[in-house]
Amino acid sequence: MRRTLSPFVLAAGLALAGVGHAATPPAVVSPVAAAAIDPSLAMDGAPAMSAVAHIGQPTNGVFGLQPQVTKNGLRAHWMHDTILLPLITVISLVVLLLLMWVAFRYRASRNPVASRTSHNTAIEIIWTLAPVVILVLIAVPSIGLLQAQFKPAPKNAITLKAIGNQWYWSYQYPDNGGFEVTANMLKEKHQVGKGERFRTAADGPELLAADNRIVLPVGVPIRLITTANDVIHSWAVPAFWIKLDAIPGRLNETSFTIDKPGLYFGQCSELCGARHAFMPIAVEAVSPAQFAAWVKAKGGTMPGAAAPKPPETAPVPNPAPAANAAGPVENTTVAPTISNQAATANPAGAGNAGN
Ligand SMILES: [Cu+2]
Repeated sequence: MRRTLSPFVLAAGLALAGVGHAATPPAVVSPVAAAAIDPSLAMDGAPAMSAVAHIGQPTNGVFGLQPQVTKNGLRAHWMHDTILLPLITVISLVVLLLLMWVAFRYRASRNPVASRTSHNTAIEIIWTLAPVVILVLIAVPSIGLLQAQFKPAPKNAITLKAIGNQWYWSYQYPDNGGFEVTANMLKEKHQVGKGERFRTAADGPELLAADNRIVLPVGVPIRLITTANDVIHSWAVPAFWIKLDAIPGRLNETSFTIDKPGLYFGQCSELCGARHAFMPIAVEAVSPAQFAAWVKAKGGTMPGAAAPKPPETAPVPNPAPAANAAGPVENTTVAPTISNQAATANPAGAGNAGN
């Protein structure tokens, strides 16, 4: 029943998103005001979407992978459901039946004198070759998928740079003027002071909702680059089939193309410290036109557009909480400026700062 509802709910959510975007000028909306008025209003100029159950987020009591919205994700989902799961089920059942048969047929009461058989060439060949054949058969689609996942982004890709920090994500759009977005987890109602913004159902599930969502265009290849300012984090969004470690002093890269508009959630997936569980990822996938409008609202530019404004003139204030007042680092590919932990760039003789 849950499944049958989804298209309607999704349609309603998308319609809402469209209305919200059309009706809301890409102006500055203070996060507090946005929460107080209507959670579906655009946050800092973003096309607003409400979270939709079963899409881009985990569902209680449901087994299996989240519905995938990238080509690699669909391929991996197919491989998991069509090849791996049936295969492992058959192998487990065969082994179980063999064990039951051996335990019954060769029990001590029925075989007072134990057999002295120790070798059987035919059986030994079978139990060596069968696993080899199975592994080779799995390797064919598996290596193809691996190859697809490492395919470099094409020239027209839009770059999203995700930077892990203890414990929040910051983002840069180097192809769009280099503006930054800082995303912190939204607190629950009972955790905030008066007038402070808290999570609502429209923001997304507990622990997954972020104060600032990042926006990406649908149907356009995304080049994802990850790095970190302090320790290793991992940028992971299950619906995109993406999990990429974010490592200090190093850039990791992958690419993906989102096929369906929607709101997709993920989390840091590398144990990165005390608040590891509290650095969610929220992505709004929108039409390229809506993406361009969002970029403009953030003070950025689209590639090929007129002269880019310097990022520091961005009209949107950073709504990061005071805890992160140090703010995101400037647009740089290396050399984090606010790191207080060992990075690979530490000068020799800096001591064991990593400890
Ligand atoms: Cu982390």
